[in-house]
This record gives sequence, structure tokens and C-alpha cells, in this order.
Amino acid sequence: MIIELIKGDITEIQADAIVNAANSSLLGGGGVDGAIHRKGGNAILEACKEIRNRQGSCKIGEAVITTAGNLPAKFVIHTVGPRWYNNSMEKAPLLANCYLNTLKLAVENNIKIIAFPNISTGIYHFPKDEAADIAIEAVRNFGEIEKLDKIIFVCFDDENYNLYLQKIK
Ligand code: AR6
Repeated sequence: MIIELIKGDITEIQADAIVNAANSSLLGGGGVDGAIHRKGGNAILEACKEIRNRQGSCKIGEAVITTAGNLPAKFVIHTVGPRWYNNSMEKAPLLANCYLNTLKLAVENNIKIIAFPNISTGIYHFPKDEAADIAIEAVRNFGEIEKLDKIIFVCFDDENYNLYLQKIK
């Protein structure tokens, strides 16, 4: 299993699955969620609506899988990160759950290559340094890691990219 670091736009990544930092409604939003829905097209929103009809909203830390529509990836796994308020490090396990539940769903769907954005570190304001530690540790602690070929961390901004660069090497 390889861990790769890329600086760029996750919607351009040709992986088995890319991960979306969604919200509980699953109906889209700004940030990476907006980019994925915009470029992936309506098929993603329709699939999200079907999931909502079946199970209701997606709770923080949980994950659901849909088509990737027009994107180069095959699937999108949507997960809902915690929103940071003042000093809410108690939310760390919820952020770890995003990574763990996404990886679990990936294995269940025979996904070998998966790309993650830096969940919760944009509009949800989770501190980037702590979020990177949580993400890397969750991936390392995932019990079925050998079932995947590659995990790609896709960083959009320089700050996240430099943090991951330091922590991964
Ligand atoms: N590719 C990769 N990473 C990106 C891209 C992109 N195209 N665009 C932004 N990022 P955010 P959150 C990075 O705000 O903090 C939405 O409205 C960005 O630099 O997308 O989990 C949802 O609907 C940051 O590092 O997600 C929710 O309501 C990271 O992606 C809410 O935002 C996450 O930033 C979720 O907030």
C-alpha cells in the first residue's frame, strides 16, 4: 500500500474513488463539495437524493457512496466532517471516523485507489495541523489497509500541502 501526496484539484484525480467533504444534507454546498457536484453533474445529486430517501441524512463521521458522474473517478464517497467551534478537540474522533468509515466503505466496494481531500479544514475551520495528524493516524490505524493499493492525500492549499509533506516523510 502506497501513500501519495498531491497538490491540486481532487475532481481531476483518476482514482477508483474520490472523497467528498460533504454536509449532512448530502445536497451539495461550497468548497470541494461544490466542485465535485458542479463537475460531476446531476447524476451525483440524484444518487445522493436516493440515499437520503432511504436512510435520511448522513451523520457526522459517517460515509455514503455514489457514482462519480462525469468525473474521471469511478465513485464518490461522501463523508461529513465535524465543524470546528472554539477549541473543540473533542471532535477529533469524529474526524477520524470520517477517514475510517470511508476506508471501510471503500474496501466493501473493492476500491483499490482512493483520494482524500483535507476534510473539515475549509468551511468547517478545523485546524489544519491537527486535522492532518488525525487523517494520517486514522489511515495508519485502519485495520484492512492491505486491501487497498494506494491512498492519495490531495491538498488544495499550500498550508495543507506543506503540513502533509512534513508529516508523511
Ligand atoms: N480539490 C481538493 N481540495 C479542495 C478543493 C478541490 N477542488 N476545493 C477545496 N478543497 P471544504 P469542509 C479543500 O470547505 O471544511 C461545504 O459547503 C479546501 O482547501 O470543501 O469539510 C460542504 O457542503 C480544504 O482544505 O470542506 C459543507 O457544508 C478542504 O478541501 C462544508 O463545506 C475542505 O474544505 C464542509 O466543510
